[in-house]
Amino acid sequence: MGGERPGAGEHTMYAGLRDRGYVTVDLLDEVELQEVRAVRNRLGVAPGDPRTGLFNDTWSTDTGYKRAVSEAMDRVFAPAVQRVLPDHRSLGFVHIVKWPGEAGDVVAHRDPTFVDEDRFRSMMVWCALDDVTVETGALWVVPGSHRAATGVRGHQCEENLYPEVSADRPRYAVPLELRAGSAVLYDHALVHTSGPNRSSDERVAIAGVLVPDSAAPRYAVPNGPAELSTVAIDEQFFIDHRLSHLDPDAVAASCAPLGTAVRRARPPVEPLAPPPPARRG
Ligand SMILES: O=C(O)CCC(=O)C(=O)O
Repeated sequence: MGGERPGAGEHTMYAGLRDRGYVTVDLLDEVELQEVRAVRNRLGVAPGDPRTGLFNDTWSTDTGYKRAVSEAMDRVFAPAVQRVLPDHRSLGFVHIVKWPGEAGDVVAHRDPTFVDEDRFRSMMVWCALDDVTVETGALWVVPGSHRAATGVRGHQCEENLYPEVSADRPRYAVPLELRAGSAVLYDHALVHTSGPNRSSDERVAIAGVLVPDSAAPRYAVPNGPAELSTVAIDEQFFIDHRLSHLDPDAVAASCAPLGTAVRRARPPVEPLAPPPPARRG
């Protein structure tokens, strides 16, 4: 991670990202939190959201809605992210809503690659708009799991999934309960998951892909069982394309090709080390 010489707090943050693959940060002050909540109140539920399970604005049927969210968040959310991570830019911000009920369970996975991970790291910022607990669908992460990932990860590829982790979260992962306005920054190669929202209210987070200023963002679409096609992307990508129904032909028509990559078998994930025995006396 390049950029300015970091202060002491930034050292801790970058060390956490490098070693564990995630950090939690106090992101929004009270005024910013109210402004971000007001955007959702003004724009409402995303068109195409079935109001069950998990819904990410990039899956919306309405490009106007996606653009309005992203433009509003560029004003009220991006400055806070810039404060914490000054040498990165976002590829747009979205709501991720987990509706009450069991359908919101998210299988453990690594996200696709958004940069050349041999040279750069990209990360997700995921900010809670209300207090988030395990009961309401907090994120769980497998500390250090980003270090095992190699190569390019494609869009919705089976090798990104770790169903055994989400089947037994406490064995592999740690929950990240957050206060409203706090956020987790996590490396896109980190294995993460979230459980159902067992409250009666929707759980709303704001999330965005962050890439180093010096990196050229990219995305990889499967081209058969063994190969990925990699293309250049920018902020427009998540607005123009509906990520839940990605059309490879539309991607090929609108994004410059960068080449191909092999689909690699998923590296294993180990259970958490047992806690050291309590000392007597
Ligand atoms: O918001 C959540 O509960 C899960 C989000 C997630 O896993 C993702 O965006 O990759």
